Amino acid sequence: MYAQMIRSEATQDDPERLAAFQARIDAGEKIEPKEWMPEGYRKTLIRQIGQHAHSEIVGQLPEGNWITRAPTLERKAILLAKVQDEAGHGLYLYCAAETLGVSRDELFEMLNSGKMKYSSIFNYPTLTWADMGAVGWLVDGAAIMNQVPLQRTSYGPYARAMVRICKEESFHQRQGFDIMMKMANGTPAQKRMAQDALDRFWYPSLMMFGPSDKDSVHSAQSMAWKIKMNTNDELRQKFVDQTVPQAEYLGLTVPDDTLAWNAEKGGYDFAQPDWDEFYDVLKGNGPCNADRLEARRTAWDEGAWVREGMLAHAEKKRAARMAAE
Ligand code: FAQ
Repeated sequence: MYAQMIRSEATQDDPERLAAFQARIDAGEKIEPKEWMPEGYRKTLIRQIGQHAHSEIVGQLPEGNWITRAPTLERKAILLAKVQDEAGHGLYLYCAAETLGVSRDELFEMLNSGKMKYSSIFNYPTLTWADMGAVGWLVDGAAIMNQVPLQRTSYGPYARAMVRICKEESFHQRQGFDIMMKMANGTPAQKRMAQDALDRFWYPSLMMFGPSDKDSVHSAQSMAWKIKMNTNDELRQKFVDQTVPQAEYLGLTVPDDTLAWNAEKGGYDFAQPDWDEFYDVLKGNGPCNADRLEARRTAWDEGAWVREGMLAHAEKKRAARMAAE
Protein backbone atom coordinates (compact mmCIF):
# COMPACT_ATOMS: atom_id res chain seq x y z
CA MET A 1 0.00 0.00 0.00
CA TYR A 2 2.66 2.48 1.13
CA ALA A 3 4.97 1.36 -1.68
CA GLN A 4 2.17 2.03 -4.14
CA MET A 5 1.75 5.48 -2.67
CA ILE A 6 5.41 6.42 -2.95
CA ARG A 7 5.56 5.31 -6.57
CA SER A 8 2.98 7.89 -7.52
CA GLU A 9 4.35 11.34 -8.21
CA ALA A 10 1.00 12.85 -9.04
CA THR A 11 0.37 15.87 -6.93
CA GLN A 12 -2.95 17.51 -6.09
CA ASP A 13 -1.50 20.45 -4.22
CA ASP A 14 -2.74 24.00 -4.47
CA PRO A 15 -1.21 25.61 -7.64
CA GLU A 16 -0.17 28.80 -5.84
CA ARG A 17 1.68 26.90 -3.15
CA LEU A 18 3.27 24.72 -5.79
CA ALA A 19 4.47 27.77 -7.74
CA ALA A 20 5.95 29.34 -4.59
CA PHE A 21 7.68 26.06 -3.79
CA GLN A 22 9.08 25.79 -7.32
CA ALA A 23 10.37 29.38 -7.06
CA ARG A 24 12.33 28.45 -3.94
CA ILE A 25 13.83 25.44 -5.72
CA ASP A 26 14.70 27.56 -8.76
CA ALA A 27 16.39 30.12 -6.51
CA GLY A 28 18.63 27.35 -5.15
CA GLU A 29 17.11 27.31 -1.64
CA LYS A 30 17.30 24.15 0.42
CA ILE A 31 14.05 22.57 1.60
CA GLU A 32 14.18 21.45 5.22
CA PRO A 33 12.14 18.68 6.94
CA LYS A 34 9.50 20.73 8.74
CA GLU A 35 8.77 23.00 5.77
CA TRP A 36 5.83 22.58 3.43
CA MET A 37 6.54 20.44 0.37
CA PRO A 38 4.34 18.92 -2.32
CA GLU A 39 3.31 15.35 -1.64
CA GLY A 40 4.91 14.22 -4.90
CA TYR A 41 8.24 15.80 -3.89
CA ARG A 42 8.17 13.99 -0.55
CA LYS A 43 7.28 10.65 -2.13
CA THR A 44 9.90 10.97 -4.83
CA LEU A 45 12.54 11.69 -2.21
CA ILE A 46 11.48 8.71 -0.09
CA ARG A 47 11.66 6.50 -3.18
CA GLN A 48 15.08 7.72 -4.28
CA ILE A 49 16.73 8.08 -0.84
CA GLY A 50 15.22 4.75 0.29
CA GLN A 51 16.44 2.97 -2.83
CA HIS A 52 19.84 4.53 -2.36
CA ALA A 53 19.99 3.46 1.32
CA HIS A 54 18.97 -0.08 0.40
CA SER A 55 21.69 -0.12 -2.26
CA GLU A 56 24.32 0.72 0.33
CA ILE A 57 23.11 -2.05 2.63
CA VAL A 58 22.63 -4.75 -0.03
CA GLY A 59 25.86 -3.51 -1.63
CA GLN A 60 27.78 -4.83 1.36
CA LEU A 61 27.01 -8.40 0.32
CA PRO A 62 29.09 -8.80 -2.88
CA GLU A 63 32.20 -7.41 -1.16
CA GLY A 64 31.45 -9.02 2.20
CA ASN A 65 31.80 -12.27 0.27
CA TRP A 66 35.57 -11.65 -0.02
CA ILE A 67 36.50 -10.41 3.47
CA THR A 68 37.51 -13.87 4.65
CA ARG A 69 39.44 -14.54 1.44
CA ALA A 70 41.34 -11.27 0.94
CA PRO A 71 44.89 -12.07 -0.20
CA THR A 72 46.70 -10.19 2.62
CA LEU A 73 45.92 -8.91 6.10
CA GLU A 74 46.23 -5.34 4.82
CA ARG A 75 43.74 -5.94 2.00
CA LYS A 76 41.38 -7.61 4.47
CA ALA A 77 41.52 -4.62 6.84
CA ILE A 78 40.91 -2.18 3.96
CA LEU A 79 37.98 -4.19 2.57
CA LEU A 80 36.47 -4.57 6.03
CA ALA A 81 36.65 -0.79 6.54
CA LYS A 82 35.09 -0.17 3.12
CA VAL A 83 32.18 -2.51 3.73
CA GLN A 84 31.66 -0.89 7.12
CA ASP A 85 31.60 2.54 5.43
CA GLU A 86 28.77 1.32 3.17
CA ALA A 87 26.75 0.38 6.27
CA GLY A 88 27.35 3.92 7.55
CA HIS A 89 26.14 5.40 4.26
CA GLY A 90 22.98 3.32 4.53
CA LEU A 91 22.40 4.69 8.03
CA TYR A 92 22.87 8.36 7.03
CA LEU A 93 20.43 7.82 4.19
CA TYR A 94 17.82 6.03 6.30
CA CYS A 95 18.05 8.98 8.74
CA ALA A 96 17.51 11.42 5.85
CA ALA A 97 14.49 9.40 4.69
CA GLU A 98 13.07 9.32 8.23
CA THR A 99 12.87 13.14 8.21
CA LEU A 100 10.23 12.71 5.46
CA GLY A 101 7.89 10.78 7.72
CA VAL A 102 8.70 7.17 6.89
CA SER A 103 10.14 4.90 9.58
CA ARG A 104 13.19 2.75 9.17
CA ASP A 105 11.10 -0.34 9.92
CA GLU A 106 8.74 0.56 7.06
CA LEU A 107 11.68 1.01 4.70
CA PHE A 108 13.18 -2.34 5.70
CA GLU A 109 9.81 -4.00 5.31
CA MET A 110 9.56 -2.63 1.76
CA LEU A 111 13.07 -3.83 0.91
CA ASN A 112 12.52 -7.29 2.39
CA SER A 113 9.16 -7.75 0.68
CA GLY A 114 10.58 -6.66 -2.67
CA LYS A 115 8.33 -3.58 -2.88
CA MET A 116 11.27 -1.20 -3.01
CA LYS A 117 14.28 -1.47 -5.29
CA TYR A 118 18.03 -1.40 -4.73
CA SER A 119 20.66 -0.87 -7.41
CA SER A 120 20.67 -3.53 -10.12
CA ILE A 121 24.47 -3.82 -9.91
CA PHE A 122 24.33 -5.75 -6.65
CA ASN A 123 22.50 -8.63 -8.30
CA TYR A 124 25.72 -9.69 -10.04
CA PRO A 125 28.13 -12.12 -8.37
CA THR A 126 31.71 -11.36 -7.28
CA LEU A 127 33.60 -14.40 -8.53
CA THR A 128 37.29 -13.52 -8.04
CA TRP A 129 39.48 -11.16 -6.00
CA ALA A 130 39.83 -8.95 -9.10
CA ASP A 131 36.09 -8.27 -8.75
CA MET A 132 36.90 -6.34 -5.55
CA GLY A 133 39.04 -4.09 -7.72
CA ALA A 134 36.33 -3.76 -10.37
CA VAL A 135 33.62 -3.02 -7.81
CA GLY A 136 35.68 -0.26 -6.18
CA TRP A 137 36.88 1.19 -9.46
CA LEU A 138 33.69 0.92 -11.54
CA VAL A 139 30.78 0.60 -9.11
CA ASP A 140 32.01 3.19 -6.62
CA GLY A 141 33.20 5.23 -9.61
CA ALA A 142 29.68 5.22 -11.07
CA ALA A 143 28.19 5.92 -7.64
CA ILE A 144 30.41 9.02 -7.21
CA MET A 145 29.53 10.26 -10.69
CA ASN A 146 25.87 10.09 -9.68
CA GLN A 147 26.31 11.37 -6.14
CA VAL A 148 28.68 14.34 -6.43
CA PRO A 149 25.95 16.43 -8.10
CA LEU A 150 23.48 15.22 -5.45
CA GLN A 151 25.45 17.24 -2.86
CA ARG A 152 23.58 20.19 -4.43
CA THR A 153 20.19 18.48 -4.37
CA SER A 154 17.31 20.61 -3.07
CA TYR A 155 16.46 18.59 0.05
CA GLY A 156 18.79 19.66 2.87
CA PRO A 157 19.22 16.37 4.79
CA TYR A 158 19.87 14.43 1.56
CA ALA A 159 22.40 16.97 0.26
CA ARG A 160 24.26 17.01 3.58
CA ALA A 161 24.37 13.20 3.85
CA MET A 162 25.82 13.13 0.35
CA VAL A 163 28.82 15.30 1.29
CA ARG A 164 30.30 12.74 3.64
CA ILE A 165 29.26 9.81 1.47
CA CYS A 166 31.10 11.28 -1.53
CA LYS A 167 34.31 11.76 0.46
CA GLU A 168 34.27 8.12 1.47
CA GLU A 169 33.20 6.83 -1.94
CA SER A 170 36.13 8.58 -3.58
CA PHE A 171 38.49 6.75 -1.21
CA HIS A 172 36.69 3.51 -2.13
CA GLN A 173 37.12 4.18 -5.82
CA ARG A 174 40.86 4.67 -5.35
CA GLN A 175 41.26 1.46 -3.36
CA GLY A 176 39.48 -0.40 -6.17
CA PHE A 177 41.76 1.16 -8.77
CA ASP A 178 44.77 0.24 -6.62
CA ILE A 179 43.69 -3.42 -6.64
CA MET A 180 43.26 -3.24 -10.42
CA MET A 181 46.76 -1.71 -10.78
CA LYS A 182 48.30 -4.57 -8.81
CA MET A 183 46.38 -7.21 -10.77
CA ALA A 184 46.90 -5.64 -14.18
CA ASN A 185 50.65 -5.33 -13.55
CA GLY A 186 50.94 -8.76 -11.93
CA THR A 187 51.36 -12.20 -13.48
CA PRO A 188 49.63 -12.98 -16.80
CA ALA A 189 47.01 -14.94 -14.86
CA GLN A 190 46.34 -11.94 -12.59
CA LYS A 191 46.05 -9.63 -15.59
CA ARG A 192 43.55 -12.06 -17.15
CA MET A 193 41.52 -11.95 -13.92
CA ALA A 194 41.52 -8.13 -14.03
CA GLN A 195 40.36 -8.16 -17.66
CA ASP A 196 37.68 -10.73 -16.88
CA ALA A 197 36.39 -8.56 -14.01
CA LEU A 198 36.23 -5.52 -16.31
CA ASP A 199 34.44 -7.61 -18.96
CA ARG A 200 31.76 -8.72 -16.48
CA PHE A 201 31.28 -5.40 -14.64
CA TRP A 202 31.41 -2.90 -17.52
CA TYR A 203 27.83 -3.12 -18.77
CA PRO A 204 26.20 -3.66 -15.35
CA SER A 205 28.06 -0.50 -14.22
CA LEU A 206 26.60 1.45 -17.16
CA MET A 207 23.15 0.23 -16.09
CA MET A 208 23.59 1.83 -12.65
CA PHE A 209 22.66 5.22 -14.14
CA GLY A 210 19.19 3.97 -15.04
CA PRO A 211 17.38 3.66 -18.37
CA SER A 212 18.20 5.93 -21.29
CA ASP A 213 16.65 9.39 -21.06
CA LYS A 214 13.87 8.57 -23.50
CA ASP A 215 12.74 5.71 -21.21
CA SER A 216 13.33 7.37 -17.85
CA VAL A 217 10.00 7.78 -16.08
CA HIS A 218 11.00 10.17 -13.33
CA SER A 219 13.87 12.29 -14.68
CA ALA A 220 11.91 15.30 -15.91
CA GLN A 221 9.99 15.92 -12.68
CA SER A 222 12.93 14.98 -10.46
CA MET A 223 15.20 17.41 -12.29
CA ALA A 224 12.62 20.20 -12.06
CA TRP A 225 12.59 19.63 -8.29
CA LYS A 226 16.42 19.30 -8.19
CA ILE A 227 16.10 15.85 -6.66
CA LYS A 228 18.21 14.76 -9.63
CA MET A 229 20.74 17.21 -11.02
CA ASN A 230 21.54 15.45 -14.32
CA THR A 231 19.86 13.03 -16.65
CA ASN A 232 20.81 9.35 -16.67
CA ASP A 233 22.47 9.60 -20.09
CA GLU A 234 24.50 12.68 -19.15
CA LEU A 235 26.00 10.89 -16.16
CA ARG A 236 26.58 7.65 -18.11
CA GLN A 237 28.49 9.64 -20.75
CA LYS A 238 30.64 11.36 -18.11
CA PHE A 239 31.38 8.01 -16.51
CA VAL A 240 32.52 6.48 -19.81
CA ASP A 241 34.66 9.53 -20.61
CA GLN A 242 36.34 9.34 -17.22
CA THR A 243 36.80 5.58 -17.12
CA VAL A 244 38.08 4.70 -20.60
CA PRO A 245 41.45 6.49 -20.11
CA GLN A 246 41.78 4.74 -16.74
CA ALA A 247 41.27 1.36 -18.43
CA GLU A 248 43.91 2.32 -20.98
CA TYR A 249 46.31 3.27 -18.20
CA LEU A 250 45.75 -0.18 -16.68
CA GLY A 251 46.47 -1.81 -20.05
CA LEU A 252 42.97 -3.34 -20.07
CA THR A 253 40.40 -3.33 -22.86
CA VAL A 254 36.88 -2.02 -22.42
CA PRO A 255 34.63 -4.78 -23.83
CA ASP A 256 33.08 -2.60 -26.51
CA ASP A 257 34.18 -2.86 -30.17
CA THR A 258 32.24 0.27 -31.04
CA LEU A 259 34.03 2.48 -28.51
CA ALA A 260 35.49 5.51 -30.31
CA TRP A 261 36.40 9.08 -29.41
CA ASN A 262 34.00 11.53 -30.97
CA ALA A 263 35.84 14.85 -31.27
CA GLU A 264 32.71 16.70 -32.28
CA LYS A 265 30.82 15.90 -29.09
CA GLY A 266 34.01 15.81 -26.99
CA GLY A 267 33.20 12.36 -25.60
CA TYR A 268 33.24 8.69 -26.46
CA ASP A 269 30.67 6.93 -28.57
CA PHE A 270 29.91 3.66 -26.81
CA ALA A 271 27.55 0.68 -26.92
CA GLN A 272 24.50 0.73 -24.68
CA PRO A 273 24.00 -2.08 -22.18
CA ASP A 274 21.45 -4.77 -22.91
CA TRP A 275 18.31 -3.02 -21.63
CA ASP A 276 16.27 -6.24 -21.70
CA GLU A 277 18.75 -7.71 -19.24
CA PHE A 278 18.45 -4.54 -17.08
CA TYR A 279 14.65 -4.79 -16.86
CA ASP A 280 14.89 -8.50 -16.21
CA VAL A 281 17.23 -7.86 -13.25
CA LEU A 282 14.78 -5.22 -11.98
CA LYS A 283 12.01 -7.79 -12.11
CA GLY A 284 14.04 -10.03 -9.80
CA ASN A 285 15.60 -12.35 -12.36
CA GLY A 286 19.26 -11.35 -12.06
CA PRO A 287 21.89 -13.94 -11.11
CA CYS A 288 21.84 -13.03 -7.39
CA ASN A 289 18.46 -11.32 -6.71
CA ALA A 290 17.08 -14.24 -4.71
CA ASP A 291 20.29 -14.69 -2.68
CA ARG A 292 20.55 -10.99 -1.86
CA LEU A 293 16.98 -10.73 -0.59
CA GLU A 294 17.30 -13.98 1.32
CA ALA A 295 20.45 -12.65 3.04
CA ARG A 296 18.65 -9.42 4.02
CA ARG A 297 15.58 -11.27 5.32
CA THR A 298 17.74 -13.62 7.37
CA ALA A 299 19.67 -10.68 8.83
CA TRP A 300 16.36 -9.00 9.75
CA ASP A 301 14.98 -12.13 11.42
CA GLU A 302 18.20 -12.95 13.24
CA GLY A 303 18.51 -9.36 14.45
CA ALA A 304 15.05 -9.38 16.06
CA TRP A 305 16.41 -10.16 19.54
CA VAL A 306 18.79 -7.19 19.34
CA ARG A 307 16.01 -4.80 18.31
CA GLU A 308 13.70 -6.15 21.02
CA GLY A 309 16.46 -5.91 23.64
CA MET A 310 17.30 -2.32 22.69
CA LEU A 311 13.66 -1.28 22.75
CA ALA A 312 13.09 -2.97 26.13
CA HIS A 313 16.19 -1.22 27.51
CA ALA A 314 15.01 2.17 26.21
CA GLU A 315 11.55 1.54 27.68
CA LYS A 316 13.05 0.60 31.07
CA LYS A 317 15.12 3.80 31.12
CA ARG A 318 12.09 5.86 30.15
CA ALA A 319 9.98 4.30 32.91
CA ALA A 320 12.78 4.91 35.47
CA ARG A 321 13.02 8.55 34.38
CA MET A 322 9.25 9.00 34.69
CA ALA A 323 9.27 7.43 38.18
CA ALA A 324 12.06 9.81 39.29
CA GLU A 325 10.24 12.94 38.07
N1 FAQ B 1 18.81 -0.29 -10.38
O1 FAQ B 1 12.84 6.99 -14.21
P1 FAQ B 1 14.14 6.38 -13.79
C1 FAQ B 1 26.34 2.57 -4.57
C2 FAQ B 1 14.48 2.16 -11.61
S1 FAQ B 1 24.89 3.37 -4.44
C3 FAQ B 1 17.56 -0.48 -9.92
O2 FAQ B 1 15.33 6.84 -14.53
P2 FAQ B 1 15.04 7.61 -11.31
C4 FAQ B 1 27.33 2.67 -3.44
C5 FAQ B 1 13.98 3.43 -10.93
O3 FAQ B 1 14.03 3.32 -9.52
C6 FAQ B 1 24.03 2.96 -5.91
N2 FAQ B 1 16.51 0.25 -10.30
O4 FAQ B 1 14.31 6.52 -12.21
C7 FAQ B 1 28.02 1.39 -3.23
C8 FAQ B 1 12.56 3.47 -11.46
O5 FAQ B 1 11.76 2.50 -10.80
P3 FAQ B 1 10.63 2.90 -9.68
C9 FAQ B 1 22.68 3.44 -5.89
C10 FAQ B 1 16.75 1.26 -11.17
O6 FAQ B 1 14.77 7.29 -9.89
C11 FAQ B 1 29.10 1.03 -3.98
C12 FAQ B 1 12.72 2.95 -12.89
O7 FAQ B 1 13.91 2.19 -12.90
N3 FAQ B 1 22.65 4.84 -6.17
O8 FAQ B 1 26.50 1.97 -5.54
C13 FAQ B 1 18.03 1.54 -11.65
O9 FAQ B 1 14.74 8.98 -11.78
C14 FAQ B 1 29.75 -0.19 -3.78
C15 FAQ B 1 12.78 4.07 -13.91
O10 FAQ B 1 14.03 4.78 -13.89
C16 FAQ B 1 21.53 5.56 -6.06
O11 FAQ B 1 20.47 5.07 -5.74
C17 FAQ B 1 19.08 0.71 -11.24
N4 FAQ B 1 20.35 0.88 -11.67
O12 FAQ B 1 16.59 7.38 -11.63
C18 FAQ B 1 27.57 0.55 -2.22
C19 FAQ B 1 21.70 7.02 -6.36
N5 FAQ B 1 17.94 2.58 -12.50
O13 FAQ B 1 11.39 3.52 -8.51
C20 FAQ B 1 28.23 -0.68 -1.99
C21 FAQ B 1 20.44 7.78 -6.24
C22 FAQ B 1 16.65 2.95 -12.55
O14 FAQ B 1 9.71 3.87 -10.33
C23 FAQ B 1 29.33 -1.04 -2.76
N6 FAQ B 1 19.45 7.36 -7.21
N7 FAQ B 1 15.93 2.14 -11.75
O15 FAQ B 1 9.99 1.60 -9.31
C24 FAQ B 1 19.31 7.93 -8.43
O16 FAQ B 1 20.06 8.82 -8.79
C25 FAQ B 1 18.17 7.47 -9.29
O17 FAQ B 1 17.24 6.82 -8.48
C26 FAQ B 1 18.58 6.55 -10.48
C27 FAQ B 1 17.28 6.22 -11.25
C28 FAQ B 1 19.55 7.29 -11.39
C29 FAQ B 1 19.20 5.28 -10.00
